[in-house]
Amino acid sequence: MRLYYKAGACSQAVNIVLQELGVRCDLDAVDRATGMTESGVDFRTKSPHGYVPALELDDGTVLLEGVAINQYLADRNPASGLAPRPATLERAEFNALLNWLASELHKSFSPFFKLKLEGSNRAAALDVLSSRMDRLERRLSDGRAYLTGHAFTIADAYAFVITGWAERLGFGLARWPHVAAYRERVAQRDSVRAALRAEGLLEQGAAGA
Ligand SMILES: N[C@@H](CCC(=O)N[C@@H](CS)C(=O)NCC(=O)O)C(=O)O
Repeated sequence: MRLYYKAGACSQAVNIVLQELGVRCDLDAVDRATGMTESGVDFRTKSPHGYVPALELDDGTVLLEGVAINQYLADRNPASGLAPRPATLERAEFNALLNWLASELHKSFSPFFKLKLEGSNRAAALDVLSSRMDRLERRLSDGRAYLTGHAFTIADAYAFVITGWAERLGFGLARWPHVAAYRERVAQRDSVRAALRAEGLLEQGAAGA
């Protein structure tokens, strides 16, 4: 297997899940400027979108879209408990959470990475981002350790990466203390530390989408 990634980007959630599962996987960093990978592959030949993550299986199949990749990995390893069993009500609710993370939380950060936001445009984008973070804060405020309760899941791998961007972009987490505590908890996991180390980020605290 080979994971195409960018250090600190959402591909890190797949990296964390692979580490949770103990699955051996090569990492191949994609250069943002050239689109070439460190092993010399033109990333567009692997993903027409040009964005990470992409997971190449041993038979050459390339899986795209982070939440789809992570569900594939979790479902192939049901004993891991990284996702509720398919076709259950619990899974339907979990899918809603994954979809919310991908389409609402993740994408509320994207303008800050892609655009030079100023004035009222920046304020409006920050309003959207803050309202999504507020919702995450409310979810965690009942004392649960992880997003769905007491067990770590693929949703936590993803939320950990996304919420790290708040620090990176200079927003900080003071307004979201439960999110801050949650991030500290998740950051202690061996899988997370291994993924950060593999991306060269363990001591730097750097991240980028
Ligand atoms: N819908 C995609 C979005 C992936 C995405 O936004 N990838 C970002 C990093 S988080 C990316 O590669 N952006 C292009 C770049 O950084 O050059 C998914 O969820 O996998």
